[in-house]
Amino acid sequence: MKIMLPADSKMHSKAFTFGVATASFQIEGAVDYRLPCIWDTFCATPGKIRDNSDGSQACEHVKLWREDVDLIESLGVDAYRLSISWPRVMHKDGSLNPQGVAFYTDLLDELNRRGIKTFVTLYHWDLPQHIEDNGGWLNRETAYLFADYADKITQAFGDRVYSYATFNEPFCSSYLGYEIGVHAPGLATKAFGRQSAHHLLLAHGLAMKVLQKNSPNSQNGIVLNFTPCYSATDSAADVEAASKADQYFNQWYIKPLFDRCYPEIINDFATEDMPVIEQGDFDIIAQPIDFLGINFYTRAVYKADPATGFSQIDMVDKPKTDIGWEIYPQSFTDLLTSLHALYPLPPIYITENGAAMDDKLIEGKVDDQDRLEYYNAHLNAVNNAIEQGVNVVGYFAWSLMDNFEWAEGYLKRFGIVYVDYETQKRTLKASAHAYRDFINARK
Ligand code: IFM
Repeated sequence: MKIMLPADSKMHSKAFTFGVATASFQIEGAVDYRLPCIWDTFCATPGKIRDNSDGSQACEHVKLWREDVDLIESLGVDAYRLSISWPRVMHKDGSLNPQGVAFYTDLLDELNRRGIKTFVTLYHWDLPQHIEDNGGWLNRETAYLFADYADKITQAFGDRVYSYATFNEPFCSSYLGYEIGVHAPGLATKAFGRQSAHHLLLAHGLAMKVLQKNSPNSQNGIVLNFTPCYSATDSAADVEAASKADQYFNQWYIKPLFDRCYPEIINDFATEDMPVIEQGDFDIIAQPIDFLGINFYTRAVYKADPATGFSQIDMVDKPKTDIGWEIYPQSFTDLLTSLHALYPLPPIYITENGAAMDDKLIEGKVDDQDRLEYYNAHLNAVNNAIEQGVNVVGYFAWSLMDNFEWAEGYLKRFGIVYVDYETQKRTLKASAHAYRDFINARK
């Protein structure tokens, strides 16, 4: 199977950026050369990671990064999206760690030498543990520490970076990490979810000011994930349930960026669950952004629930990926067109999209036609949104290679490149060949 878009698609143009994405904790390994982070602690807590694994080895990218740059170049992509490990580049006292900084400057220099645009995310979930010990994202002070880290690291990187994102998926850090506890740091209190989300957004606003000052020539923005919410039936109660879920899980993170407030659902909160918001916070949060990064994987369907307001229903018998997420590409188009209608969006990069599949390495090959079908359908869904007027300017496959999939450990494979964790051999899957051929065929 090939990736096929309509002949007149704007995505065939060289002006459209195609890339692959990774994140520090998921690929780097080399834990001895950095401070401990919240994911080290979480992995060491029994029962948190399905295969009891951790990030100590991962894809050994710190050791193998030169080969990985060769791999990226071999795919013919325009761009590589990576994240910086805060605990690798900063000492406890808040000064830069030159060894950690050198790892990234060497990597960025090599990518630039090969003409691969560098998309850098400053925070993809690996908060230094000593900051968590002081309250982590529940402590307002962490937002200011993040801005300080952003200031120092962007000065050190100089003009090496094409694009900076402050955060990757603040929803996951706050909701999964502090509200339901399935991600690090594993806290499970409703009020914690909302408070940490507010501090993450505040940190984004503070850091945006730093980025625009230190790196005015970069494309600076934020990456948000969205799981579009649909109602199980047309009943008014279910429609309202889906709207509430959407406000809580999706709009919560984007609305303050443009409208300087949280969605209406905040009025339903009990007093003890209200986040503390200081005067002027929304003005800090709503900094102009040069781009919005959107991560999309699946949708969710909701019905009314008298106890909680909304509850998600399992889409039994619908096609799903190996991680159990429904495959429903139409919702990608719906998402992009609805956000376009709701907000004055800057140019959009799809900063993540992809699928975990039950890959089999047979005689040195992985024939992942299921993943390839997913990519084909979702790239066409993006194209449909562009045809309806949405300004999408780039797309990144998640992920360059199989890696540590958080609470799932190494059990779920999202890569277009297969990683044998024993030997660290990388093998291009059929999806990688198709992505490469599609990108290289552009006029
Ligand atoms: O692997 C993650 C990534 O770190 C953030 N976005 C979703 C991916 C798949 O779960």
